[in-house]
Amino acid sequence: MLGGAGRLLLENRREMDFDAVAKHLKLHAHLPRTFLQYGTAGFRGSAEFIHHAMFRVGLLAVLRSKQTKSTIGVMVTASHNPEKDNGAKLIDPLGEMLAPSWEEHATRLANADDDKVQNVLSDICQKEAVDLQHDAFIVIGRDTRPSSQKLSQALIDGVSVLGGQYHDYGLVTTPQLHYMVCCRNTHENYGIATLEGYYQKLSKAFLELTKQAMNQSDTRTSLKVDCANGIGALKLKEMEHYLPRCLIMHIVNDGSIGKLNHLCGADFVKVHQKPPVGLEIKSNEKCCSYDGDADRIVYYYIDETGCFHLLDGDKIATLICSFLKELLVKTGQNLTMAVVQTAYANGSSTSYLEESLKVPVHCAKTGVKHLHHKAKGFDIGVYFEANGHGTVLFSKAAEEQIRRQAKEEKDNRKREAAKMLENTINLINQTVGDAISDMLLIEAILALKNFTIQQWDAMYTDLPNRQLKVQVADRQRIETTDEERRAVTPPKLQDNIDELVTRFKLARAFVRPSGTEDAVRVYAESDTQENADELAYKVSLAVYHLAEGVGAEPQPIV
Ligand code: NG1
Ligand code: ZN
Repeated sequence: MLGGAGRLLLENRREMDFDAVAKHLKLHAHLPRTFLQYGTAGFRGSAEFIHHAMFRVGLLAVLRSKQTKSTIGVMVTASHNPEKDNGAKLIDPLGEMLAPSWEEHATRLANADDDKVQNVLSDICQKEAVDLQHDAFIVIGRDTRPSSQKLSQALIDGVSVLGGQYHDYGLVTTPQLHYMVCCRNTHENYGIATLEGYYQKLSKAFLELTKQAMNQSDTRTSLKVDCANGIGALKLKEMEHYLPRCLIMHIVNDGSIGKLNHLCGADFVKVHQKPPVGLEIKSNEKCCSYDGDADRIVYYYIDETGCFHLLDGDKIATLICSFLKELLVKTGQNLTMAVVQTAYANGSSTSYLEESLKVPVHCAKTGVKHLHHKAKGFDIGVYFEANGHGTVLFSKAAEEQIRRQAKEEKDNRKREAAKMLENTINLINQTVGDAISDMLLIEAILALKNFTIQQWDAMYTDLPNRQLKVQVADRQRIETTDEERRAVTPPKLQDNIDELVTRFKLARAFVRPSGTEDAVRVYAESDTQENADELAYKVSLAVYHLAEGVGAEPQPIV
């Protein structure tokens, strides 16, 4: 008599058409050029060399869908990376990032030789108790890269060869696809699983939330939006018709002439601390930039003296937090709220949140999946990476409590505040950071508080900081602890950093191996830009000497 696992194995052998898989593998042959790692952002690489991986992601998505008995999403994008790159991200049932054990399966499957793929598939089925007799449904989306259509075709081939059903949403932003997955797996409780459903849900929440502020006929707010020449432009243009006229948006870098992510977009603006090309910026004008797949956003302006001011993920988290806190006080609800940041959060933002807003702050490792996971531990968890990727999570219980109060509360003031919280929940894409949804929430808060971008910026002053990269022989030799804030290896490195930090005022520094680039990242902040630069330089020298730096020695920043 066969046990449960043995029987499943036998049935799975019958279900999986190995011949068909083998035939299609030949069409999507593995070019054994580089090792592909399913990392923080899924698979990323030069579009020419990831064709085979796309086909295999299709296979894997079917297994994941059968195992979870849910719809799974696959987004074809390489986010803020150059146009020639591409990649894929799998989306789990509630719109969240793929579970860590499946990240390992994805890596094994993508790198397996063609003749080993069947073994890897069988192995995954066995380890994860996948019953191949279950149906599979995959939703697919892609960004505007020239390679995306062909790669999504390879993906569809992978889905089909294992008998999976699919719906191809075509061109969508990454967060829109996360939204679709969540809608489909919650019987559309979360929203209607169409683009129209997404636009209607967000715009209705925005209108309701801002009713009070936007009704005054003189309230107009204007915003320049740099869409990185990516998918965000297409989708924001579609959404514009649903939004009130008093929100005046000037969409630039819409892809009609410029190249994706080239000298523009959220990553460019954050890293270079300057406005993107293609955006004419007058003093005190409110501007924002999306990244290539519209899951990140940063705001900025230039003051009268020509000085550039960036309002990054930390400033966004602080603004949202202060707004939520005020509303919570008005409702009288006793809900726990916390902010989750990474080590890259500016020290001033952490102090402001803890000391002025009295909101607890937690630190997570870099990568939104870590922040998302931690934020789930609170009634309301606000999380943002400094680079502008983030959202707010409401626990099921908190959401129900707020919705109930919005309906049943007798006290007018409290009920109105609860209604505003309810609309805030509806406006937020809780599945993942969403540039469009975050932008609308920020615009709503600014309108309600009657805040200019300068007033928002003045909530606290960022400590000057500097990020650098160092090339080393093997970046994995740098091991870290305490949410990446301290280096454990190589020996002496942390002692060195600690000693350097004591030489500067208000200083902090840390190093960590990048998860997306072959480099060690160095971060330093201090009381002046010169000091932050000098500390970053000295720390990068320590990394270079203690962790087998390659290439030229780091040079002082001038
Ligand atoms: P790495 O390369 O691991 O630092 C970068 C960003 C992350 C995250 C990922 C995914 C910084 C310092 N790091 O990770 O925040 O966005 O890319 O895209 O911005
Ligand atoms: Zn992105």
